[in-house]
Amino acid sequence: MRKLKLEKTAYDPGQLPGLDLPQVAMAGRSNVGKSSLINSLAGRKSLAKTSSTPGKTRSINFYLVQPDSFYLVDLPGYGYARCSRSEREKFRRLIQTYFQGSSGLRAVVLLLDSRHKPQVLDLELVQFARAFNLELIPVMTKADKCRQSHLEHIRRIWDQLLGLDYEPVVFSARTGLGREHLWSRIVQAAAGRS
Ligand SMILES: Nc1nc2c(ncn2[C@@H]2O[C@H](COP(=O)(O)OP(=O)(O)OP(=O)(O)O)[C@@H](O)[C@H]2O)c(=O)[nH]1
Ligand SMILES: [Mg+2]
Repeated sequence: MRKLKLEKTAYDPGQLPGLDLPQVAMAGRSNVGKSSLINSLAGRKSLAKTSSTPGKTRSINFYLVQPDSFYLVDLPGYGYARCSRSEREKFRRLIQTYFQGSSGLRAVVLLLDSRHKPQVLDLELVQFARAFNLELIPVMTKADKCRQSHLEHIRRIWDQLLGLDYEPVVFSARTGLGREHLWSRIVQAAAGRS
């Protein structure tokens, strides 16, 4: 069983740690389920703070995974619309500085809400990650809220947008669906074998 431990937190670019170990980051719109996914992977209810209100995670949080020795990184929501423009810009800069400066960042887990078709912010984030040449692991979250036929429909749309090399993991933090598959994709990416 893998163990996760919160090791470092950065609220602004100056607090970003220089890390020797590889990292895999969770990115996606606010409220898509990034922190819940970390909790699900950890097998713990409230390691990362979650909320039904968007804008919960306001810092970049680094969770050390043992015994593998790499970091899972929880990011603030990307482009959260209801916070002020200056705050949105602040999160964007923080994420951008992290993406730019982290040679150890091996992959970005791109969280997409299974209930919705691709949104402008999702597509922006795909471009953002691609601009930094980052490996993507797409994950369709909250799958427990959708019918199978809907999941397949949304998945086909993402296949077309991302290409078949980036097959999304259908995931639910509530039921544990997709958890083991996602772990193996993350561990492979962290080891540089994706
Ligand atoms: N039904 C269901 N609800 C989920 C799932 N994952 C997350 N949620 C709910 O969605 C809400 C947002 O989850 P968070 O994990 O806080 O989302 P986040 O992406 O970290 O949000 P920010 O930190 O604000 O960017 C919470 O109310 C969660 O309980 C899931 O797989 N199924
Ligand atoms: Mg969060």
